[in-house]
Amino acid sequence: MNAPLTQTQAGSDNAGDVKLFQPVRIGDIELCNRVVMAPLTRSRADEAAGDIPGSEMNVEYYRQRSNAGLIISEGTQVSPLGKGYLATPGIYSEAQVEGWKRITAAVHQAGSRILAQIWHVGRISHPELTGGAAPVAPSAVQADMVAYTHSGKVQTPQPRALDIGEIPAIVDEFRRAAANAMRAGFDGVEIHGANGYLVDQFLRDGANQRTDRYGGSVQNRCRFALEVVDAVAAEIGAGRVGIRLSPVAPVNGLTDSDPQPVFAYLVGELDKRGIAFIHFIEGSTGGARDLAGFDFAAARKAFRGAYIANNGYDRAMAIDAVETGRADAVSFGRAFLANPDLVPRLKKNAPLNVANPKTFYKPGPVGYIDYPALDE
Ligand code: 8OZ
Repeated sequence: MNAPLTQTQAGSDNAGDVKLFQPVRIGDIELCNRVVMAPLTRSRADEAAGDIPGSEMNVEYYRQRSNAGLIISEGTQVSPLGKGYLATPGIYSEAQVEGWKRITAAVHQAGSRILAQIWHVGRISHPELTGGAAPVAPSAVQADMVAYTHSGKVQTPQPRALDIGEIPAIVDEFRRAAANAMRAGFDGVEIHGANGYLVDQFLRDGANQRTDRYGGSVQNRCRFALEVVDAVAAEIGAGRVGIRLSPVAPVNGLTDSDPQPVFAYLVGELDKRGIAFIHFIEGSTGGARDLAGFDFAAARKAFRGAYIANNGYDRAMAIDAVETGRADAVSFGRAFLANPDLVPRLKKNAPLNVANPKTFYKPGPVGYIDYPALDE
């Protein structure tokens, strides 16, 4: 065991002693450090060609950030109906798989690891984004949200409630996405179970008002998530599967009367399945670290896989979380967006570039591949 870090050690150049910068094994995946690049939607896939990733610019963006121990890709839809934003990449067509191959090869060449975040947005969409189809959800409950389409900002419509007979096909889309991810050279997948998208919609009583075996009780509301996990794990091995959860994030119009029993049960079931990790958004996604409503420390104890912590971490917090064993790794979103060389910067305790929100989703290289690295 390392002695606890003093403030001076944590701030010194001697990064060699700092556990955050030391290797770790997460499931079947060996990471060279514990700094993770969080999934970040950047809306720069080739939409006209069929939501295809892997342009030179996309490859360069991921290559620049390959100092991360692990990169989790931007959300990548498992089907056309799973899409909710402009120019997000998919992982269901052959052309998409070919595009992803260029990205995974560049990341591996640079010595990092990369997982595909597999994603279905459910009701957080609009027919203009899904080829005309009505968005689907556990229940016909509209989210008070806007979608961004080629016509501008539009209200997300009332979704169509999935018929129970349609659910296995959606589970199978996640399975196929995982199989495609492995063919595309990814090291595994992260199931997007957070932030008010389809998996999360099933978990919450605000969006899930079903009276069949997918709604009502805690067990029933977790059924869809666990069916997806089981299908994906059976396809690629549990040691290459993780899930992202946001137990207390009030995002994308979700409400939930009591997340604690739902997520406590879910974490226990995930533990039984031996998946590689849970990636927890602690608090409100991209906002306050208000942890009320869920016992994250108890979840850490209840799950034997890796705990990847996210949301509002700075260097000192990340070092402390890993050093104290509260987390196995820490993910950074905005900081990685704006600092292609985040790991060397953290090692040196160098100042960080600040992210410019105006270019988060704006097509083109500006605010994408032009954030400066140190010594440039
Ligand atoms: C910001 C913009 C678009 C999508 C999430 C996938 O909230 C997202 C997302 C975030 O998880």
